[in-house]
Amino acid sequence: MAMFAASVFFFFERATVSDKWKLSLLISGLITTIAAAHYWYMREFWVTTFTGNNASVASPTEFRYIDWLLTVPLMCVEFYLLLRAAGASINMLWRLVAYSVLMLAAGYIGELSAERGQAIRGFENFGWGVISTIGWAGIVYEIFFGEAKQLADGSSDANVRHAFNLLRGFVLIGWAIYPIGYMTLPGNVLSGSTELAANMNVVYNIGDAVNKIGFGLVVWNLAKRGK
Ligand SMILES: *C/C=C(C)/C=C/C=C(C)/C=C/C1=C(C)CCCC1(C)C
Repeated sequence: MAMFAASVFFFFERATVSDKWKLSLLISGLITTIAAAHYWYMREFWVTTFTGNNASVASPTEFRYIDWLLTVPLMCVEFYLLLRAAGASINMLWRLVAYSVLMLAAGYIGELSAERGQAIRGFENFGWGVISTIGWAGIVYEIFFGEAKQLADGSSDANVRHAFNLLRGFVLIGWAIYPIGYMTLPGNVLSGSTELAANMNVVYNIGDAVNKIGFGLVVWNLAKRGK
């Protein structure tokens, strides 16, 4: 419901900002809309499979990964739009998208291997997690050291620099919640912590709310201040 409400907010607020930021706010709204739809699917699944004692695990991984595969690249688009005036190249956007796809595809295969309790293409859950982390590290590199960072540093707009700093904070700290959750899967390094594993969906839900709505609000704030 928060995702849905955030979408309504971003779509309506879009009318009040300057033309330059309208597309960014539209993307913010699309991110939360896509998430709202997937949360409805997940809720439906949870309701129909609820048996009392497996309530906390009854949510299919597929919906999360389909959602992430759509929303994470859209977050890359937000970085691109933010830095476009500072000269961001389309190649930078493609690099970020490619890293995202690597991160999510490897993560999904790793989840499958945990589910099946066997290696896939020679890698166990942990190995796929390492490959996935390379994708995440690529994004982090790009925004903390690479072209994106350089463009932000060179931007004459203090509001853009401020928003960029906040957004990359989400990528580094907010996104760390996902690999931590992944590490509680069977066969991985935190798999002993059943408490965390049992509540992983709740942790992911909170992570998504912060990372999608919070991210969108940073863009909204910039759009409201920006000329
Ligand atoms: C709105 C959804 C977002 C921002 C999802 C982000 C997901 C990640 C950053 C996932 C990262 C993973 C790793 C870095 C390693 C283990 C596998 C993943 C896919 C959980």
